[in-house]
Amino acid sequence: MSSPARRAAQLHTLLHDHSHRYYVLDDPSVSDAEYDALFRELQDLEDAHPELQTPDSPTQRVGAPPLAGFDSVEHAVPMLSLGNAFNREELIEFDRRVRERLERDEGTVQYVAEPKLDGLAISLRYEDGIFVQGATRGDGRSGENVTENLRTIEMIPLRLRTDQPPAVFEARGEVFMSHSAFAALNASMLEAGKPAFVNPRNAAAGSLRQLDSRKTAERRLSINLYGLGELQGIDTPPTQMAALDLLAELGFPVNPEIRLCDGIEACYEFHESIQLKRAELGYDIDGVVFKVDSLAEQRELGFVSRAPRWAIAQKFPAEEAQTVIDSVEFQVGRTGALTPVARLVPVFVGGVTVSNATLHNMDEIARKDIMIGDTVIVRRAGDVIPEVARVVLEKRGPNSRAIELPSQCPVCGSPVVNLGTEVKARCTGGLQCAAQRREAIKHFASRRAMDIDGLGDKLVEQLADADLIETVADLYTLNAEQLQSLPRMGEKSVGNLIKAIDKSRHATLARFLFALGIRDIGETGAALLAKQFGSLDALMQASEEELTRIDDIGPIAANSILSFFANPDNRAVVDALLAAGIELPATASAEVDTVLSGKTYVLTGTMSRFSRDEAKKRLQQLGAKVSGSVSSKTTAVFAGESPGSKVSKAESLNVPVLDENALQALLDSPEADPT
Ligand code: 9MJ
Repeated sequence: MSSPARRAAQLHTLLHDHSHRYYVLDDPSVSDAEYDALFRELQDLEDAHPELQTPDSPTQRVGAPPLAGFDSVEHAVPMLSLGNAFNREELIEFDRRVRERLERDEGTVQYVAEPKLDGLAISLRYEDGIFVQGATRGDGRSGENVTENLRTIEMIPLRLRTDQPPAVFEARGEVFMSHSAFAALNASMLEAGKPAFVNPRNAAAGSLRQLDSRKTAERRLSINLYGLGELQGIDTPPTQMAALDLLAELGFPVNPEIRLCDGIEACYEFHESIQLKRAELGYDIDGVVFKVDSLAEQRELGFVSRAPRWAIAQKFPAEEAQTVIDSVEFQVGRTGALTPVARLVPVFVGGVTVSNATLHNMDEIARKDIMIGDTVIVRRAGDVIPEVARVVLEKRGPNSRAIELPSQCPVCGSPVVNLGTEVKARCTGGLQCAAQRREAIKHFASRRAMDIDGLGDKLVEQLADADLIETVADLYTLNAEQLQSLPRMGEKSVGNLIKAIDKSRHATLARFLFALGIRDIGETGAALLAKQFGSLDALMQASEEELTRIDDIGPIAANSILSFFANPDNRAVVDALLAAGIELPATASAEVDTVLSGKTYVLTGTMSRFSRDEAKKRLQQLGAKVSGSVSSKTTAVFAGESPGSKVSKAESLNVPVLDENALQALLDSPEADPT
């Protein structure tokens, strides 16, 4: 190695070590001046020899030129969300469910208790030890590529602290802003005549989503890591505690408050004690996350939807404040449901000013005996919409008056019905109601539905206010001129939006069905319907009996589907969408339940995306047999991590052994059967 290259390598190591000691261990061994001198030496060396300036150089934290937008990044292993427990009973219930599945006695499950940082979940990817990509959680399956911004965070190692880096290492954690960084940032915002951030979480989110990473570099963001994603060339640790140790060993900051707890009682005690310490931590936490320590047990427990059965977040009790209800309005949702909302004399609760609070429904109003003019306690828990918790009856005056459910929709005037079977009253206007139409469009464009980038709730409101769209079908006839007439829509954003709308013409049938907003049909239901019926036509012709034959589609959902397509307004919108060029690639043949009939698979090892039970169930739903042992009749073996002897048996019988990706591919498109 030439001497400048050798010196640069030495300086990399020295500077990485010093910043690890300073930012991660909080234990610096050199003065700031000494650090600066080494840093400048490296900068000069890189100026003279630009080829020495590698992406993992300590000089690369200053930010890169602005981006036009963030790319989307698919997570190799999905990023999870967490279920919540709001009190001791719900925590005990969580433990009971865990023990029941693991067949364990009370007090015998070990949990890791982690303070729940109130920030943004991110994933950091290292290839051969070098930080190559960082992404936000997004919807869990894909997020935004914020690599350049994350690179500016000094607490993130640009290379792993090991001589033998694994081929792939993904660390997951939370980016947040400390109270001191938040105060400094807001002081400088105000000085510059700009609005201050409402809370550290918003400030962290705003900083991480800067297109100009040089701005991110000016914000003092922090990060703690608490999980692993894709790993290659390194064994998965046996426990969550071991995973945290591994993260720390590789140079990542891990929260120092984390503890191992024997049984759920100890967890509850941890929750109580950290709550007392909360104000002194120097950063916001909104609860505690409890995770089953053993990763083998985690895999056994598996997932429901996107949330793991092996973890729960116990939120801190909500914060409360007293104010007065000025008036009550009824908001009309996408399916016509009327939600009473109290307009309040503004009050500061849990770090933000609240002027609206939900009253949920008429039953809740009656149960809590709420009247207009009442003095009430408003409660706000985390990101949840504030609610009116109770009335301060002693303060009720003669002017308080009852809240009445309108008999006509406040938006479209259609009759309001209150079916005995439902808690919420509904506007019967359907797509005749402007509010329902607007909500339907917002839902249609949203990320999990047609995913029209750039078409957020605000823009939908603007488009509707300007009479440019009435129904979702109108989105596909919008032109550049119309869009440019809207405030803050430049040529570039208009171009991007038109492209995004155009792209959505090729959405999958599952997304399209979800996007239609059929009552009682969520994402999972839509995916099942798409798989089962294969085409929109087939679904529209399905009978109640054919619908209810699908697992998870009960008579209520079946009825919602039938009445959705029986409604002429809905039919007109669907026809207009198809006429506008929406193409729905057939998901699978209508005979999906037999596409894999005659095939026999064996599952072995641990999969990261599904439990063995889930994989088995889904293969069986497609008509395949799933066997516990390999024979010459086996079609293929799907092997996850640490597979057993089944792999060698398969190899000796010349039965193909495939990995989890192949299994995913098969489940996604069984008709293209790669086995
Ligand atoms: C936070 N927010 O501090 C998780 N989290 O684990 C911790 N979040 C999490 N763990 C699985 N400590 C999904 C989310």
